[in-house]
Amino acid sequence: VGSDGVRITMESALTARDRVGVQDFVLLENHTSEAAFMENLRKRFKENLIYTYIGSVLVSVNPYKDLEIYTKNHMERYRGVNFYEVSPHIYAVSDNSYRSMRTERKDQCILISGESGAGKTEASKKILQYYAVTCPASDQVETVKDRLLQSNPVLEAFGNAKTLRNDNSSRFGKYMDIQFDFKGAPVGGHILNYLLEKSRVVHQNHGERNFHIFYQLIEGGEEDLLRRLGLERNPQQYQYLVKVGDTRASLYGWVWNGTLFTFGPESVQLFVAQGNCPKVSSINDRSDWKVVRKALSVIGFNEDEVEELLNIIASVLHLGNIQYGGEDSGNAYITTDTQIKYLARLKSPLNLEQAASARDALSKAVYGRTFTWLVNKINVSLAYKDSPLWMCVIGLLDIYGFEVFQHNSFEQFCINYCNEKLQQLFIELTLKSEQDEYEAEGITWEPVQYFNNKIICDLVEEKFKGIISILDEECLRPGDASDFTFLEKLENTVGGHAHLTTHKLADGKTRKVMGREEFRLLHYAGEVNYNVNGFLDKNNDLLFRNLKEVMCMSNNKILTQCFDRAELKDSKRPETAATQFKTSLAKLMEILMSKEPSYVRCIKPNDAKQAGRFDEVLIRHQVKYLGLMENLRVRRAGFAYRRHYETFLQRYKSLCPETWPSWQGKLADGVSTLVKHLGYKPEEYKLGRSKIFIRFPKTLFATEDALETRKHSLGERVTYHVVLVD
Ligand code: AD9
Ligand code: MG
Repeated sequence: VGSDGVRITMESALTARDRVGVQDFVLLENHTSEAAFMENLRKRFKENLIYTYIGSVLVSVNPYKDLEIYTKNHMERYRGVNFYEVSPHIYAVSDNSYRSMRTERKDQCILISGESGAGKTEASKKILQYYAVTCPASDQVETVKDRLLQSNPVLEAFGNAKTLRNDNSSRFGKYMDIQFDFKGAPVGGHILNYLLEKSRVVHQNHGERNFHIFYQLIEGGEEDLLRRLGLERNPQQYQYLVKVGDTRASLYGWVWNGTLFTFGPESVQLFVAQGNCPKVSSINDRSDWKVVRKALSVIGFNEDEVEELLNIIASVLHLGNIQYGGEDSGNAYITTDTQIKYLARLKSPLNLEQAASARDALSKAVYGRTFTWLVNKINVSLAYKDSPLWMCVIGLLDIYGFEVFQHNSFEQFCINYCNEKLQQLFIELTLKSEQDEYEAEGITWEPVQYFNNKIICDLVEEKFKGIISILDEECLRPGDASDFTFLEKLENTVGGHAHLTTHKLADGKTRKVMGREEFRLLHYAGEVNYNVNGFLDKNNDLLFRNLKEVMCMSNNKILTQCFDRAELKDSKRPETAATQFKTSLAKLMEILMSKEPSYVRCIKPNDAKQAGRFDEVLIRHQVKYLGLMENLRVRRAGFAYRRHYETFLQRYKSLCPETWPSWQGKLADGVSTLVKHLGYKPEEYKLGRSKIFIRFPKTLFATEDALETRKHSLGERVTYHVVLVD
């Protein structure tokens, strides 16, 4: 009997398998063949079956279309049902984590990874929706559920943007704890946010956009609101959104034929379009605006707070429109007549370039801090009010995916480093620890080779000789430190590393294909050339003291919370952006390691964001770097379940007269007696030093069924399992 209750014959099951492939790669006959893996993925994708397992890891291929597989009926189908009894789904993973949390009383986390546009954010939303719909409810719980759900559109409005890779690309990392009480009802939540790409506020690559909120406000904001904010309903009016303006590139120069041409900002005014992309076909800013406004009130913002928040957003746009002219003395003055009077206080003698970057630094700081304020505000609204008697959490990790553009900067460096860390965690917890355990338990085992990306993580984060350390050193060094001395130092310190290249070759010649201001990292997911322009500034992330003072004087209540006077008194140099990020990622890894992980590995089917297109080359590349083949090999050769002898015996001892009601001898002997009585075949299990290892899920299911039958006297509930192959 199939999972949907339909009776199927062996013949029809096999025909179905030909058409739709197998739902768990472990069941593939030729499990070491990448071609067979790809074929199975392709077959299923063509049939709109986007989910497939590798054991308990869920592989998901972005369909780029609405498949109608996320209805309430679907949720019901997965609720409380064993992983292998139903077809693979994100709801099965959600339910499995939930049940493990409840039965084992252990914190869980669901780690979603994959490159930009692969479907991580969508997956995390589906999981949250699943809990909101299927978990027990009460009046208070309903409010929390609403708030948990509504935090998404708000954070996406302020933290997501259209990039060339994804129309709704997360530009910040997010880890969300959903807290459950002893009845299994969601009672609270907490969000940790990671490094927002705030440079986007002042500059976007061609074809990309600023954060959604700017367009939503301009497109959707009511007439009188826009009037109060002094905004026009036309994104073209704002330098930070679409208008032609000077870009970073013009300030530093460019590479042509391997040679770096640099220009002083005063001598050349190179005008290049900013993002220039106000309208996106997949996005409706006007209706999104309504969603965000409603979400803000569900979360608990009152009208005044909303207005103050939007005032900040509008101020950033006004700030961006400030233009400078040059005096004979070389100092800049403001040429635009702007509403933002406080900017007139910017009296330091700065040249054009400095003035523009001071303006941009202020915009970035204001936006970045407002975003953090927003997350805190949401956290207050999600906080569990009672002191918990017992509480467990399920953590959801949704970060920005690995990304490569033609021009990659400090932001891509941080994003890709973050992805390295997550991949490292996956390796540690699935490939390495699994094999380590077999070894520790004395299980005979043919080791599976895999690429361990720890070497790249070390290259980035090691003390003293890691890239971040070298960058920090240049940031702190007085004198002639620049992006280029940083690059030089990289060459001298880690130039010979297997995963880093610069244009210099060992024999002193130069590598033509690379720019002189680039370094290349060979990431687990592929090669990326990083342009060092702006690395020092972005890492320093400094803001003129007098601008901070002005912000502290603001009568906008949000801004005064974002800019604290105490900060002005603190003479200590703040930690650099990269070091802060590194520290916060290390903490995140600790949090994740303390929980029971489940994995969702997202795959992007094509670069055109199109439905129905299965790009073999692109997908094979992802299958490779995600380590899915190795994952499968470890899983296939390995054992689906393992239990400590004591736990196993405790649970199933009633099924054998010799172990019931208690076993007096050695635990291992008790387990051995029990499984022999149950009819386990030798190839189905192995006995380690402290645990029993069971190869196939069906073996354990059968034992569970036997237990069920015994518990509920004959015939009350009998479940049949069909595993198509094996
Ligand atoms: V990034 O690293 O934040 O740039 P994500 O988060 O991996 O990236 P996202 O979830 O935003 O990608 O998915 C990109 C787009 O693919 C979405 O906006 C949807 O249009 C589309 N998508 C993703 N998953 C699904 C799905 N399960 N069903 C339908 C989907 N469409
Ligand atoms: Mg995302």
